[in-house]
Amino acid sequence: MNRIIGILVVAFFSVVVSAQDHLSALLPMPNHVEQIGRKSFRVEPGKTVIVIPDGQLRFEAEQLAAIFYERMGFKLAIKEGEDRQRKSISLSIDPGLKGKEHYCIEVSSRGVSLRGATAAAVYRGVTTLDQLLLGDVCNTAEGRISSILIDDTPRMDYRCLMLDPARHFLPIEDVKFYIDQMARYKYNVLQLHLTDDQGWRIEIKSQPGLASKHHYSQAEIRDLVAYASQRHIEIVPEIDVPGHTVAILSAYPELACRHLHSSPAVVGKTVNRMLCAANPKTYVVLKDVIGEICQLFPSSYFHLGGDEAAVPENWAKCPDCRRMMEKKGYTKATQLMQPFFEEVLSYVKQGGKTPVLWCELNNIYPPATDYLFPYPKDVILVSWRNGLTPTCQRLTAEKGNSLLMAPGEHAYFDYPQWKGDLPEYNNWGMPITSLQQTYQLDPGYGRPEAEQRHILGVMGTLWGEAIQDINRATYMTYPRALALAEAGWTEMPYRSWDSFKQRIYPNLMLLMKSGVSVRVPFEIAR
Ligand code: TNX
Repeated sequence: MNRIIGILVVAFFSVVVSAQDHLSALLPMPNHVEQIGRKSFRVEPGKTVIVIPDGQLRFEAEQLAAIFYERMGFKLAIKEGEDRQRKSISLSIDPGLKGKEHYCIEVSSRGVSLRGATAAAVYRGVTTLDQLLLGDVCNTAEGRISSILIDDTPRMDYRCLMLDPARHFLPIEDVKFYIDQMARYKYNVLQLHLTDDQGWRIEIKSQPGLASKHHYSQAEIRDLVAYASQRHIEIVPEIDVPGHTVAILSAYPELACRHLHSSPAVVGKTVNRMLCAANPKTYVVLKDVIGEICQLFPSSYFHLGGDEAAVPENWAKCPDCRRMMEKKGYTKATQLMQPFFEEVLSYVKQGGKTPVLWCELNNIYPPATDYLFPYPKDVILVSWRNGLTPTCQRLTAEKGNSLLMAPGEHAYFDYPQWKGDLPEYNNWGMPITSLQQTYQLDPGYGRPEAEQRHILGVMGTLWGEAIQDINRATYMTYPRALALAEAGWTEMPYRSWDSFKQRIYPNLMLLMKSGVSVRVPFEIAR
């Protein structure tokens, strides 16, 4: 049934491509949309109220009231208690709905009801209601909402964007601004890449030497986490080890491999330095860092990096690491990844979190046949390198790891969106990730159902080497993040590039009106 209606909706879009109605701005496309009657609900200033059962949904109700004010110019009152008036807009929790973000919207001439399995689900429904008003220009101007039934739940549970304030610092207010936009498109995770060669961006009280000049204090992090959580977005911290560690090595030069002690790592100058696997102090510092970060972020996930470790220049030449290899009977220095991560992952697990790592294979270009080292089963891996996602998907399915999809071909938002586009520097001949290519991501990579059950979701990565400020960050993110949002939320039969190409315009207009720098996707209009 769902499928038939979805197909009807898609067919509808391909016929009425440029009409402005209540379906024109839905993005991501809901998984079940049904037309129920032709009448509409009239919002009456002073009479229509937003009703919530108790204080639990107050934030969601306030967001909705702000939306009505912005779209219709009406200030609606919020009332707690029973929905006696009936001609109201009611928000409620319905434990009968299955799935954490499952919500139902019913608009009829008698009123609007939005039920959600949880507060998060109600919040997602509020963003859909916003888009119903946004698309339906004429009715909205007259204070009317067209009848509709939407019964919607996401395809993927994990829909993430990643920011990289390590490369270029982004003040907290800018990160909040980024969160505001993500929330419109039903993203539910923000990953913060907090440490790299160019900076260490989080205060660690037990290791005060670590933080760079520009960093987030723990109080700021708590405030940010609370801000995101009101919008039902969780923040996953990333501390990148054992490579990408020049910032930590500039604070603690003794953590470098011994043969490099005579040429200390300098932030902004040195790259490709690693933490020494054989130095016990490496583990003391990381235990402190991970312990504090586990306390700060309520998320159940913790990303520990694990990418692009320059093993041949570091561990392979270090006398201490070589001794460790011999003791363990290893023949290759990369095998040291196993004891390194065994130790460091245990700190994450002690903190009650599930670890996440960038997936590295035994080859950085195809063909690659195996993991770089045997990742423990309870580590979630992220597929990212161009060309390697099918291998990552097969290996994770075989070996029992869960998988997040951030393939360079579809989800790398630091890559240019078109020929000659930004980034103008630190562009090492990056491939293009066009809007259409992002849209074409099927998070299951077209594999049979049984081979995609371990895929948790999608992540758009905005690496920050060339991202100097928030305007550049949003320019690289939008419109591609609209495409990724639909890839993560909407089931394949309900997706359509032709329909998406139309639905982005009211959304791009809204983003621009909110002061978001977006890229004009000229290539799809010409
Ligand atoms: C590779 S993607 C990296 C990042 C860079 C990015 C540039 C990944 C796990 N590591 O450190 O910023 O390429 O595209």
